[in-house]
Amino acid sequence: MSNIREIAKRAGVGIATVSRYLNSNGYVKQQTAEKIQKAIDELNYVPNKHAKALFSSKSGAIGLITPSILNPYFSHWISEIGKDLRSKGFALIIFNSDDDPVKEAEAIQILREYRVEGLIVGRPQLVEEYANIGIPVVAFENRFPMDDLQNVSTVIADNCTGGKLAFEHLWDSGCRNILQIMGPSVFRATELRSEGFLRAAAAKGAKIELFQFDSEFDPQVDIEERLSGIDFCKYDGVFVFNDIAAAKVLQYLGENRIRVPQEIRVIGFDDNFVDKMLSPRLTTIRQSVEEAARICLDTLLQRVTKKKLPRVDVVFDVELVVRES
Ligand code: XLF
Repeated sequence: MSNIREIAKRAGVGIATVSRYLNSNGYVKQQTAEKIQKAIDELNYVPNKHAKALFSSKSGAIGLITPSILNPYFSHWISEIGKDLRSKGFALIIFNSDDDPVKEAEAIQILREYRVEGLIVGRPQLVEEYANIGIPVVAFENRFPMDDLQNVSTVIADNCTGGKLAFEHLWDSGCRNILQIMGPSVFRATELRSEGFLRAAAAKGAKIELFQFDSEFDPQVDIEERLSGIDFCKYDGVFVFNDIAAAKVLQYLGENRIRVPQEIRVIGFDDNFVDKMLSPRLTTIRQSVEEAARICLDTLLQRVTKKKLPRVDVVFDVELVVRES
């Protein structure tokens, strides 16, 4: 494998000049830069990131911990975050925590060992573990308050308003016997959705029946079996805490010949790309995944490049998307 000395020799320049060029650190004349690049191409040189990280404490990598790679919302989120990162000079190291605090702690430890320069974490369960890691962190949908952690910024959709919009849609469509299928209690975002939904229902004097899921979307868990505990014939409207769970509800209703929306209306939350592939197409509350990813990444990169920027808490808007369900 070729090294920096060979490049310098072939390009006819000093090692320090090659180093300046590789690290974009200091002036290198255009003509010299071209010679160096030609030597790099001819020798098929690949920089040693570990060595670079050791000397500069800059690995050029961002860590990302996702709570679920199976949920299309989060796989889309990862894809959006990673999309332009290369052109911004960073690589992405991804871990799946499966909403398990033990795996989350392991991921933090390994990412620290890789000297990532910043970290984005989706739906974190931990708090203290982020306090002293010495790099900027962005928590998407944090479960616990993080406002006393100076290095941690937070990003979340306006879930409460989303819950309100979901109720108003069902109510305005004439639903009067409404069921809310709630997410696992450890998901802060879905708690807020539920709060907004129930508050709006109380304002209309509507009584809502509740059913709680204890996991999200785990192929090992037979959701149909869970849903068989609900007598859907009693209801004319149902709000499901996210779209992947709502897709399961649609499937279950279809298999049990309960017509949507004629007998029961279904509304989810997310606006996943799969919603339009469902039959009927899913009505939902949109929390734009593109916007969530962009805010998480921009917030992080600003703090990676300008270390002194203070932490921020960002809440972004949601909207009702009416489709067929
Ligand atoms: O954490 C919540 C629950 O599921 C997240 O925003 C999602 O809606 C993604 O599907």
